[in-house]
Amino acid sequence: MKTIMYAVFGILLTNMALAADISGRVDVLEKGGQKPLKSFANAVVYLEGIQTPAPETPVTLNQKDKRFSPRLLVAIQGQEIAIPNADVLMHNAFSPHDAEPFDVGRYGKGKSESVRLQKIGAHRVYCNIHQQMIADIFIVPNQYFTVTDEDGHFVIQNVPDGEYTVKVWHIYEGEAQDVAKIAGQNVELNFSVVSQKKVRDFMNHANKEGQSYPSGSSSYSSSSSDGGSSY
Ligand SMILES: [Cu+2]
Repeated sequence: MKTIMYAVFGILLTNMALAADISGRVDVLEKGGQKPLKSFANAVVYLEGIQTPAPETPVTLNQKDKRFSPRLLVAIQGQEIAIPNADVLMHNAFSPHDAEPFDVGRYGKGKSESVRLQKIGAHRVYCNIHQQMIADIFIVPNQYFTVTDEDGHFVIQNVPDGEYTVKVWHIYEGEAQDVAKIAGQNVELNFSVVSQKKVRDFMNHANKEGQSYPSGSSSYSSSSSDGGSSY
């Protein structure tokens, strides 16, 4: 009994000593690097240098009101990504990713398809019917990731002791990285990323055959600005 007590206590102590949080802020600057965006949301912050298994539970990319949500979905390598259609209209989801493209076909209300992706990084997702539907699925190697809030703040909790590359990727393709050494103490890291794209750069993408969408298929509103949280 005594041995078990010591063992349990030992594990608790070990867990406390061998993990810490990485937190900080990501500033996102417009393409050109002069002005900050209105929102610093939609940046993923994740670690390289550790692998953890994909959870059994899927993550979900919703199709609703002719939009994908969330705009940026993060999934672990191999994790199931469900793409349910909640609209009365038909939708599709396809990705023109170089190494790992997918196309789940078209389907109506209440139906769902799913994909699993292996390639670390961004997989842009479009609907072949509605040009304005845009999302990114970002694949990470482990559970140690988070997405920034509107102010750019992030916290990755309970990171095991070790040395990691901390990487940042924002939906307008700004990127940054740094190294974090965790040794039982919380670490603070701040980043500044410069967008490589503006909203309008995304809007005229081709359909899955590499062709233009039929005119009238896009109801993208020009009132959404680059700094908005939508696209
Ligand atoms: Cu659609």
